[in-house]
Amino acid sequence: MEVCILATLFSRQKKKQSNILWLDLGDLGDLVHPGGPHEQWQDHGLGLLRTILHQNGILTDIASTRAVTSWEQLATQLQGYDMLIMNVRSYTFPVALKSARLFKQINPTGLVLTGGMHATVAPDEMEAIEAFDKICMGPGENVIVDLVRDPASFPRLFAGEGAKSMGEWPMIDRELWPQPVGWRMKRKWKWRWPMEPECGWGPGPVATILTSRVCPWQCVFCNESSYIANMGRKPVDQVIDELNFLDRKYGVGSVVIHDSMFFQNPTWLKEWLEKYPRKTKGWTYWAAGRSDTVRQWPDLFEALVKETNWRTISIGFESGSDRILKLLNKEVTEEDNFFTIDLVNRIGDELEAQGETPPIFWSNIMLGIPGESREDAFKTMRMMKRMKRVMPSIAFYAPYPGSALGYQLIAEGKSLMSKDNYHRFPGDEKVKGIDYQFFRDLLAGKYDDEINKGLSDSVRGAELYEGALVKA
Ligand code: B12
Ligand code: SF4
Repeated sequence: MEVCILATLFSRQKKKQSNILWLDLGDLGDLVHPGGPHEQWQDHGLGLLRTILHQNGILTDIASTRAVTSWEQLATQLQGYDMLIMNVRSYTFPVALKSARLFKQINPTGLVLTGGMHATVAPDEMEAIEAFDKICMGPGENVIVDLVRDPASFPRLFAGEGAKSMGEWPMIDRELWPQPVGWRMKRKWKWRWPMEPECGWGPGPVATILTSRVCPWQCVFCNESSYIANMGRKPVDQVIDELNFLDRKYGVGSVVIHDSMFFQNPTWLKEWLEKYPRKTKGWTYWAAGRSDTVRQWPDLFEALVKETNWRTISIGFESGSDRILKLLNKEVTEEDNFFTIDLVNRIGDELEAQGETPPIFWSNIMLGIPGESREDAFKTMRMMKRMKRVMPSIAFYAPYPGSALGYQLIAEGKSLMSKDNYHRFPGDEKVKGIDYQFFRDLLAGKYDDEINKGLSDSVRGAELYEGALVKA
């Protein structure tokens, strides 16, 4: 009740500046009483496109499905607008379509403009929704201004146009991001908006940034290079300037580099290695890599960890079994995974001995992959137990459109992720025919004796992965 009053007060306080509303998408209530820190991350697509619009003199208001706790509350915020704009990803598609229909009910002559990953990979599902008036596939930075100025000059479904390099993107005006609702929420999460709150990877305020857009690998469950156009990486100097600017203006405690694949392009990484420690305060950061490239460039990796303070290392291990890694076209082997684990364990021991904070893995693991046997899953858990310092991030495999395996399972009628249920809870079942009870039991420690049989010296129990299942 108190939450509803706060949310209503918040909505009443906002002044209307424009007839155009950008609606930030996510689960209802995520900015009111979030289940965890990851629901609070802000949307860089929204931030970038709103910044471009505002710099071109087109003001927009902001509302967020995350900042309300009911559809009635959202309805009051949609009143009186001529245009609604949304960045639709597959996992926000159900919320987007409900919002669009609500908007049309309230503003029958209003226009709904959409774009985003779901529009890019599942245009047929988008086209089927009458309430979406315009649907942009692909990047929107070079079309958004023309589209909003003159929507009638665009067909209903069209291909967007992106910059050649991220260096051409303006710096996001973070004050265009939605706000958390209420002082209690801000206090609880120590949220210093427009910076983001800490989530256990480093001290707040957190600056999330993107330095690269596309990962060139073609894992069958992801495969983003098949639908995100290749574009140049943001120059190192520009990334550093932005971080220093944010630090001067708001204060930075740590950094999250949201790139799908940070540890690519050695020339860029060497420049980062040279400049980041000298030209910034050297904030600790979270960033992602692959174990095969860590094995390929171990010296560069070690230098980055030690000298640039890369202390939360996200690796898409996915599985501890070669059979499954092959099936996923991961192009990584069990040996690559072990190499990376042993290297990070060793670097961690050395840094700890010197009184420094050791690096920790953010270990991405998938369970419930079609074709995965019980023994494959045991091998994955054994691999996790080899990591001395780890935050497990375990997800049930989810067949997203856009990925090769996702398209295949959807076509075969095996996906359980329908347009009303892309969005999920950690334990949601995603694919027909998978024995989810086995995986739940596995995560509850029921098979720990079996897992430990394959280990010579493990002292860790199932507490390592209990409760580590994330939304996917
Ligand atoms: C950062 C990130 C996250 C962050 C933060 C998410 C957030 N709040 O923004 C975190 C770590 C939390 C996250 C989590 C997840 N993510 Co994520 N994430 C990304 C990542 C790496 C970058 C997103 C980004 O900021 N891109 C840059 C901006 C500028 O691009 P953009 O938002 O797409 O916007 C552009 C266009 O789409 C277009 N556009 C957008 N809106 C509009 C509107 C109009 C009108 C127009 C004209 C154009 C337009 O123009 C923009 C500029 O070019 C992408 C991959 C990628 N490289 O994009 C995956 C990605 C979006 N995530 C994905 C997924 C699946 C997830 C997860 C479900 C888990 C998982 N398996 O990875 C969770 C679910 C999160 C949740 N809420 O429950 C998928 C989505 C697939 C899909 N079909 O939609 C992607 C594509 C990765 C992948 N290859 O699988 N993610
Ligand atoms: S899973 Fe990771 S390595 Fe594979 S394509 Fe996606 S981002 Fe790249």
